Amino acid sequence: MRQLFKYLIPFLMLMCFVASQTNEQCTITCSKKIDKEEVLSQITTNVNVDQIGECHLEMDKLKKRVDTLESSLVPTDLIGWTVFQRRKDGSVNFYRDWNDYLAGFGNSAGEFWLGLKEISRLMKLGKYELRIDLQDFDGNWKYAYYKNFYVGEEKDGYPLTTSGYVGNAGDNFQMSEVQFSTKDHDHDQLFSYDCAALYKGSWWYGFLPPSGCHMSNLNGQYLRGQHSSYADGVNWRDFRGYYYSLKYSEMKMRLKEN
Ligand SMILES: [Ca+2]
Repeated sequence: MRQLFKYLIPFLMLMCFVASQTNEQCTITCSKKIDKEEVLSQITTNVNVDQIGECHLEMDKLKKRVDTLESSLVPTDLIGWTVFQRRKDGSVNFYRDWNDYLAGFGNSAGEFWLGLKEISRLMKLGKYELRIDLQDFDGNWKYAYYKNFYVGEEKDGYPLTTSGYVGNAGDNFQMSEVQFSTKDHDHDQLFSYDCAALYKGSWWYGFLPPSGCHMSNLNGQYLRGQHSSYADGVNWRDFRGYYYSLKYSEMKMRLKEN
């Protein structure tokens, strides 16, 4: 929440600056669903442009901060989202076997994996959307949203299907019926080797031509930023690449209204 207010003020000031071109006063509006009460309280506040006095702030600088605001709105406190994966400090070992990934592990207040059994069970309640939030060690946030998110049943290897990407992290999680693999259950689509063992993670490893296994590896090793080994960290290809292990990762799902 502190992060929110750090960027909320310049964002609101930008809104005022735009409005001040035609009006002496502006009414702050914010469509972001961050925290219902706080957003509403801002909406009812009229701000006199003269009192702001800082609307001459360099627009480029302001826009950058607004971009940061946009991408830092991690809706973990929004109603209806079920977080099923989180990395934040490396305190939990994620290089585990099939049974652990079925049952889940860790602490839901910190690092954890909800478990494939539970994810698959939730799928029976309706259709889901997915949001992934990522942060590097420089404080940059990115997100990837998928309009459609589906994980099948155990007998089929918990196949993942996603579609409808929107975001600024890069579309590195779009898959079609790709099974889940762990170091002791090789369900990937490469016959010559075991992706889970090679990249030290447990993930929906597919076939990425010519010989790769993944474009993201969020259950990989927590290597804290740059690493010399290839693609075995908490990687997201289009954010920081295969040689950079991210600081924060959170995956969450929500029932769609239709
Ligand atoms: Ca294989």
